[in-house]
Amino acid sequence: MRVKVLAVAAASLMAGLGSMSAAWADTKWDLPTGYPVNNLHTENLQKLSDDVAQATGGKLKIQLHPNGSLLKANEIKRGVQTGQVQMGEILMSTLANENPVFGVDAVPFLATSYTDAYKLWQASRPVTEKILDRQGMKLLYAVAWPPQGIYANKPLTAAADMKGLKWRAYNPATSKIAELVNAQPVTIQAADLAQALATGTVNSFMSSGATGVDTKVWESVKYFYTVDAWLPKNMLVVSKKAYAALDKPTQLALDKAVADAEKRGWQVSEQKTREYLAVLAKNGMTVEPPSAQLKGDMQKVGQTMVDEWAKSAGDDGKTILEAYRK
Ligand code: PCA
Repeated sequence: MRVKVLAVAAASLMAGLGSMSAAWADTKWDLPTGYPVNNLHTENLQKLSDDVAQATGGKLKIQLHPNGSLLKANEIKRGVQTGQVQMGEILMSTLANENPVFGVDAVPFLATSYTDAYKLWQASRPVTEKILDRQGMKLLYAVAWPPQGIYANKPLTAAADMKGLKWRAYNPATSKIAELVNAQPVTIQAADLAQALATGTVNSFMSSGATGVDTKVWESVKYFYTVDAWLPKNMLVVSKKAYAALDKPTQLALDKAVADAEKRGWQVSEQKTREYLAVLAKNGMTVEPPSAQLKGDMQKVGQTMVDEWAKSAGDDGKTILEAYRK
């Protein structure tokens, strides 16, 4: 009899301990990104993960999966939405076909400096948050890439020289540009770009100095024109469900690390802009501002695209532009 009572007591004690240790267990999150380990955004995310691990005493561990290794860049949003992963990094303007609001991120010549790009981000953040919230995601931050210029395998003096180029696109805007300059667009993720250049699938594209360095672009193309057409952003999102499951102190630790990361990301991106261009030049590339003709031609392309964007984005677009131009 006594033995049985003791056994029951022991069993309930074990069960109690079990649920306590469940409450104390470390939470592990997966964070896929489409960019390589040494990329500025990836390094920023790694620092965020380290900060969170430290601030929570290891209670929340965020495991980074760079370079499309867990999910390809274009699968990440879906992965967060379906709960396959808890967090994800997404290039905002790749979602422009889903909602034109995301396309504000890559309208040529709307915001061409870090100051303006940041202002545009502040102007578009509230509506971007709302859209993602409706989809079960919480927007954590966005950080700009360095300004976008044109890479090509031959010198360009005017948009007419771009006719027939095999043009790598990374979002609807860069496909549209190809169309407007009579190049042939092929959508290729950053993780597959070096290969596509090496095999000659493409011989030109628009991107930042950062991606040029990431892909050792000088092995295939020799010209980079610093058009500074826009500064696209990577956003970091978390599943609302996963965030809600954290206890309050852990949420606060994450919030703090996120705020620090956003600030740091914008600073590092701006600081590194010149370093990337120097690396391209050091590796034998011609790195130049566009000729007046090429710049003017691209600005015309930009004008067409601003008008189209404003029309497609309707009231949300109007709100964003008004807030941006204030
Ligand atoms: N690099 C990314 C997006 C913008 C950028 O600068 C890419 O080329 O895919």
